[in-house]
Amino acid sequence: MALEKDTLKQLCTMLNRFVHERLIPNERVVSDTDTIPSDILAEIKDLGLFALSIPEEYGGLGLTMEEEIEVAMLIGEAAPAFRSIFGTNVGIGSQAIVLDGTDEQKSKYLPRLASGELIGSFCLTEPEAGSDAGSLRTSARRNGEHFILNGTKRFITNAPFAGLFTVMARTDAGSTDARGVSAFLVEAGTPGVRVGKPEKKMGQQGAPVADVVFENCRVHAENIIGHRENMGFKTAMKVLDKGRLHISAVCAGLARRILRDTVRYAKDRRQFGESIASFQLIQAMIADSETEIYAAECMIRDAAKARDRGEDTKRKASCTKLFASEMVGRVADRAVQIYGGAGYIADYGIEQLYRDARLFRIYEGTSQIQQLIIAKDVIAATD
Ligand code: COS
Repeated sequence: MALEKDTLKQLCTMLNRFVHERLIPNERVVSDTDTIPSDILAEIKDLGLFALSIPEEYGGLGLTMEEEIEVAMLIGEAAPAFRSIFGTNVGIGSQAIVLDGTDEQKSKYLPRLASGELIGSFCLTEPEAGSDAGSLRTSARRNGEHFILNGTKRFITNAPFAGLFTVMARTDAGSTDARGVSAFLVEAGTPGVRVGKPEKKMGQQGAPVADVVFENCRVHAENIIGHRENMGFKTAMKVLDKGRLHISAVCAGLARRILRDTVRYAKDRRQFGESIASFQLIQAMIADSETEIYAAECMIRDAAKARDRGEDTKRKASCTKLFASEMVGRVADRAVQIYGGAGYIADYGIEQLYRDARLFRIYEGTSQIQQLIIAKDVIAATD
């Protein structure tokens, strides 16, 4: 159910203030310490950000997609690590349960995911199964009422804090592709689950990723999402369809922020006796960035509305993710160019955002995977 217009407006006003007064001023602390300060984390919980996409009957805000992307665009203006801390609960860490879970699974986990008491992580990627997610090898061998999980999941966002993993594992040992994969809910602390050391990354410090290793981990068959064996890959794809829209909105938000910072800098910075914003070659870069941000915003809002109408938005989500993630990369690159030498120096801040933006073209499906999804769908739909 949609929020009252006024309620959404109030939420957005509050978030806008929070982003500018609390998050942006603390970006440096987060990147230097690789951690979100605990007081900010508490404020994120209080604001209900963990609850955005979880239905109201399970303690969430139950935002529509159209509402969620507006919030994601606002939050996207701050360094992406801030969004990442609650992003898995709003997206890939909860949506498999929301979309395909049983009522018991929803009641057991969603309220705690909505409050932020429990962090959810999504375990799809493996050392040998990245873009080719359907070839995953983590095995789930039936043993009476249980399954025994063995395998390694790689680059798992928020794994070090996670209390609940959605784990895609192969229940049909005879299969090698997307069929034969089931989605399991595995609680952290279950014997046989181990989280590796957080990776050192190019950017997005404060948003940890690590391996999650399963060694003879015994999980009850009731923990299969929706109690439906061999349907896990489809669940994962549905989760990503939604996640890709959310990520696109974060890209648009970050691009807006980068452009604003850059224009302010360009107005201030003087060369050849003038503000560099008065030079047409600088203006061309500003205009290209503004045009592309506007295009992304239009696509995101259109795709979100289509999803809320109940349409299949697989193609639109991939088009949007492809365009918005590539777009923020170009906007960040132009920003470094406009800042000149200062763009390469950490103290000016653009350098960090440039590195942060690089991940968007990779995670939740690379640009090349989005191209494949789009082309396959267009070709199939064309007589
Ligand atoms: N919604 C529902 N079902 C879907 C779906 C979607 N969006 N996408 C695919 N499926 C279904 C297909 O219909 C097919 O079902 P049937 O066997 O009943 O026909 C099944 O899932 C397998 O689909 P497909 O044949 O397209 O799978 P492929 O192995 O060819 O690969 C890609 C699909 C490449 C698109 C997938 O592996 C992918 O998205 N890879 C990127 C993974 C990723 O984003 N990783 C990021 C890490 S997670 S943050």
